[in-house]
Amino acid sequence: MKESLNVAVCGATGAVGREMLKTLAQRNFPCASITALASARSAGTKVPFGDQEITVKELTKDSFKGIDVAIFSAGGSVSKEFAPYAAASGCVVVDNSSAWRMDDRCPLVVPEVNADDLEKHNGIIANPNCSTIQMLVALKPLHDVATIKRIVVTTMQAVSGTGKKGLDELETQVRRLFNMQEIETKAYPHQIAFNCLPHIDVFQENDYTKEEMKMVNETHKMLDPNIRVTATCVRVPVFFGHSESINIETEKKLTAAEARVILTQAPGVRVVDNPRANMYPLAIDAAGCDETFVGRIREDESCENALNLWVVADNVRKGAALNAVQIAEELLRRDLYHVAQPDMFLAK
Ligand code: NAP
Ligand code: 3JM
Repeated sequence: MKESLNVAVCGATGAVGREMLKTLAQRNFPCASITALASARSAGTKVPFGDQEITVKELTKDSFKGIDVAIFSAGGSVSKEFAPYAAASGCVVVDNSSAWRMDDRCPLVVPEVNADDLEKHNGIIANPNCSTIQMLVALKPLHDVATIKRIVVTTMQAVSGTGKKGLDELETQVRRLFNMQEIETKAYPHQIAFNCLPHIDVFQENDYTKEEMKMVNETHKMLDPNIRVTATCVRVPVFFGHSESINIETEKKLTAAEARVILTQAPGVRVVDNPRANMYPLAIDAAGCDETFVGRIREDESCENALNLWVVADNVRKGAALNAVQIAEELLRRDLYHVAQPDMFLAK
């Protein structure tokens, strides 16, 4: 069993990559070495890792010799192209993009939900979409007790989900509007400052967006294919933290009080639910935290066995970097740092 690992972070200069380096250092992940990879544009620049600075190298097919685990957050096309070469070098990939999530060969994992799926990995493990991760951390313990039949979810997603360009766009638009200057729209099809856009990722044939269908398909893969899921994903002018309004219908009746007790004991969940004291989960409080916050737990009075919940988490942390690092930790605990068929993803 390995005690320390040679780690690579691909996309190390991005919003998620930087959080990844921060999370690895904060959690004292046993790194024998750490390699920061990004495009040729930022090769030679430095990124912080704990109290050190590491020099960024260009990601190439040969970047993975001697690397045990590579955590990718450089976008789907980079993952599609380079993750197979990493696996072929015997390196285990934890991929943050949507490139491999629905591939049957790749487990899709939230450790609090389906850690056992890691046992059958083939070298590439997918990290789910941020909105799905926080939803399932909150819903898995309720599903175990009462069997969820249907989920209706509306997300309010922070601009950090779009990375550096999303953060820059909100900041620039707010500043320019306050100075009565013209604004540009680059990251989104419309103004995001002081606005809500019911449009995340691209529209599909069925008029849902790809982001909405990620929530449907990923829930089926990780939690239960029998749950009916419908989602509306909205980009809102918040920097960090996705908020979700969730309605669930269950087979067994669950009172709000019972749900509160179950969620209070659930791993990775923090219940904040005292509406009379104006206490409920807020994006500004969840930012920088590891937990998924749940509140506004109440019975849906329009339906027999149904509950409403308000679920908030830091989308860059539990929604991306932290979940990936937890996967890397779980692989170590289970002694799963080996790739049986290294060329599986190269072969057509
Ligand atoms: P970002 O701030 O725009 O950063 C993108 C990173 O990718 C940068 O480090 C960039 O390097 C690197 N990159 C771009 N093209 C590359 C190439 N051809 N070769 C090597 N590196 C390249 O974006 P982000 O917010 O960190 O997100 C990155 C990706 O993570 C997203 O596209 C998405 O797939 C995934 N993500 C997942 C979740 C989740 O919920 N699991 C959440 C957010 C993001 P340079 O500095 O050299 O350009
Ligand atoms: C590409 O908030 C968001 O936009 C979601 C995060 C994200 C993803 C993802 O994780 O699904 C941003 C950009 C992707 C993707 O499809 O890989």
